[in-house]
Amino acid sequence: MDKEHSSASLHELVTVSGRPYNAETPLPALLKEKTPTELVFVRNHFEVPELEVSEWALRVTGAVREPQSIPHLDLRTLPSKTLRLTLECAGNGRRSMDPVPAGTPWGYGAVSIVEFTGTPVLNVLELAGISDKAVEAVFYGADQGEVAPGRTESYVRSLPLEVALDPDTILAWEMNGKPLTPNHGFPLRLVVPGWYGMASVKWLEQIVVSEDKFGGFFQDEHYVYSEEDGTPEGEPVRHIRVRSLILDAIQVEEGKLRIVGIAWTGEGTVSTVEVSWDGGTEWHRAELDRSSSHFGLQRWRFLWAAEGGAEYEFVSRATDSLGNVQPITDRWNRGGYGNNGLHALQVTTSGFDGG
Ligand SMILES: Nc1nc2c(c(=O)[nH]1)N[C@H]1C(S)=C(S)[C@@H](COP(=O)(O)O)O[C@H]1N2
Ligand SMILES: [Mo]
Repeated sequence: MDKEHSSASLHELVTVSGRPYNAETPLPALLKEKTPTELVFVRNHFEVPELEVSEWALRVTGAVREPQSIPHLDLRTLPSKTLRLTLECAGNGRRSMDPVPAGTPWGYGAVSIVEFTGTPVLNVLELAGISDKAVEAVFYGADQGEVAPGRTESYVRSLPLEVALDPDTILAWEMNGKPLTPNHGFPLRLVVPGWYGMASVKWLEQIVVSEDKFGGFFQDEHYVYSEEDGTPEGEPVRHIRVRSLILDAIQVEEGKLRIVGIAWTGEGTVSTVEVSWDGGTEWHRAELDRSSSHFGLQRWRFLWAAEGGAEYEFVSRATDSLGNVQPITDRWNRGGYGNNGLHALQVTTSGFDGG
C-alpha cells in the first residue's frame, strides 16, 4: 500500500510548519464529498490575527461614491450563496519538484474540497457605487509580518474588476456550514473559485476599489511564474491547473481492484482521466462519476483485473475541456507554483485487504 496512506492518519492534519502554522489534508480525507473542517489544509504566511467580530467591520473605500463600513451582522443580511469548490494552494506538490524550490515544502495535500457560504463581492461594491474608471479591487487581510529582514508586509492582493464582479466571487463567513475558524479567515474571507488559494484573502478587513493596477509583495513579487518552460516570464499565478490524485485501491472481488481518485481544474471541466501502471507508456481511460462535477471537481474510478502477487505503481493523468493536460514530468519554476505533475500510488495485489 501507499506509504502516504498507511502513515497519514485520517483524523488529523499533517503539519508542514509550526509557526506560522501550515498543514496538509491527509489524502484519504479527499474521498469524502466534503473535507471536514478540521482536515482542511491550512496555509498561513504569518501568525493568525485575532479579530473580535463585534469590533470588526468591512471597509469599502477608494474609487467609490459612498465609502462603506459594514458590520458583520449587516453583511450577513445581504443575499448569500453556498459554493462547493476545490481549494488548492499554488505550492501544492512543490516537494516533488527537482530541485525543490524555496517555500513551504508541500506534499500533495495542500488541497481540500470545501463549501463556502457568503455574499457576492459585487453586492458590497454595488452598495459603495464604483467609479466608471475602476479597473481592480484590492483586498486587505489583517495579518502581517516580516517577509525579509526589516521589511514588513500585510497580506494584500488585487483582482481585475471583472473577476471581482463575477457572481461566484464571494465574501464568505461560513465554511462547511459553520462560522469560519480562525485558521481559515474568521470573520470574513474572500473566495475566488477556480483560482489557486493565494487569491482567496483571509481575515479580510478592507476592499479598496482602484483606478490603477495594484502592485505588491504578494501580487507581483510572489505568485508569478519564473523560469518555467513554455510560460512567459513573470506571468501571474491565477487559475488552478488541471490535476488528478489517486486516493485508494479497493479490492472489489477476487482479482479485481477499483482504483479511485479525484481530478479538478480551474477553468472549464475535467474531460478525461487516464491511468497507467507501466510508467506512462500505455494509458487506460478511467470512468468519470458525472454526478460529482462542481467547479471542475471530478471523481473517477478504474476497475482493474489485477495480476496477483506483484507491486505496481499507478499514475493518473487528467485533461480538461480547454485541452490542458497534466505533464508527465513536473514543470519546474522558481517559486514552485502550479506543479500539476503526476501523482503515483503503489498498489500491491497480493494479500490486499482493501484498506
Ligand atoms: N490574509 C491571508 N490570506 C491568505 C493567506 C495568508 O497567509 N493571509 N494565504 C493564502 C494562501 S497562499 C492560500 S493557499 C489560502 C489557504 O486557505 P486555507 O488556509 O483556508 O486553506 O489562503 C490564502 N489567503
Ligand atoms: Mo497558497
